[in-house]
Amino acid sequence: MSEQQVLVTGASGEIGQALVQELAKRGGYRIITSDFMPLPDSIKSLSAEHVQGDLVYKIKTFYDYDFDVIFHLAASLSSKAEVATEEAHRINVEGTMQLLMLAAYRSEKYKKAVKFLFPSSIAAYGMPNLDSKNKAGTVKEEDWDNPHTMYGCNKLYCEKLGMYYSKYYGQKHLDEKPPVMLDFRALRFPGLISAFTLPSGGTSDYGPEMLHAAAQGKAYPCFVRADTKISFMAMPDAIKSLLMLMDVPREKLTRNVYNVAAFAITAEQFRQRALKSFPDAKISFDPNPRRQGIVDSWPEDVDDSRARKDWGWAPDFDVDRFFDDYFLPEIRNRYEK
Ligand code: AKB
Repeated sequence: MSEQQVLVTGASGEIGQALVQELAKRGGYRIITSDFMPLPDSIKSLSAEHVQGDLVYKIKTFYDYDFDVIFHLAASLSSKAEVATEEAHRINVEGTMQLLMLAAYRSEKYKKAVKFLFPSSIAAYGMPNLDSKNKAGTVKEEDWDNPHTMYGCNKLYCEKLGMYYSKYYGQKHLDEKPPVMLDFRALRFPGLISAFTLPSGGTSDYGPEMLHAAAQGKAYPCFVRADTKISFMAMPDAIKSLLMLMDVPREKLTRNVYNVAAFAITAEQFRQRALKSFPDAKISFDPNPRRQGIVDSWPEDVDDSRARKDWGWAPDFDVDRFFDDYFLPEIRNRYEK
């Protein structure tokens, strides 16, 4: 079989690096990457070509490629997006819109649906207050879709744009057969944690930051309260879910957007786990009101039963396996070196 041509935007970010490595390991893909930044050494040799720069201005370049699959990972995350709101909108919405237009154009012209994989987020939810959050427990995709942040609004709107381009685009051809449309598939990710990279600009970052700091013997003032609870997932599971969703035949999908979950724990439970492995860790709580407000608006946990039913999703790492089989061995290895 010939190679599939894949575009990964935001390739230098955390999900991007892990995804490019996994695609390369699988084989059978020609991987084109793009990012505002140069590629890190971890994936430099795995990319056939890297387009560096602002996606919105670079979009014309991509009309020369015949992509089978697009992973559009480039984004300005929730905390950063609250500080630079209009810039976040431009990156998150305009960048997505431009790529959707490209995928729609190619799908129509070459009569072959381009697969468009989009990481949405628990930030697409918005709980009005802590009481509702505590009472709601796990939430389904259609519940509480009232985001409080620019990033959350951007993610929710881009889900809708993706659905528009995959279902309704081309209504201008009113008297003709509808065109072949792109195949839009999105995952609402919880906070992701990698043992190899650190996030930046997000609000779920306190989880990974606390663990990486503890492993390095650095003090960590956590920017949310000890009782703060949201869901998290190991990076390998995030990549597994993206690839599973890419592979599943369209007819098995009953929707465009799926929750995926692994484990939901509080910041204090993170601290306890960190202390168990690194007894000298100095972790304190020094909540930042704005960042606290953001996580308080995110659900405690999400219901991913539709992903489980439609395409057999199940994470490999529950909370114990996450710490014992993935994070701790990898992180010890990394910092002991
Ligand atoms: C963020 O904190 O902004 C992201 C997310 C939950 O989407 N990690």
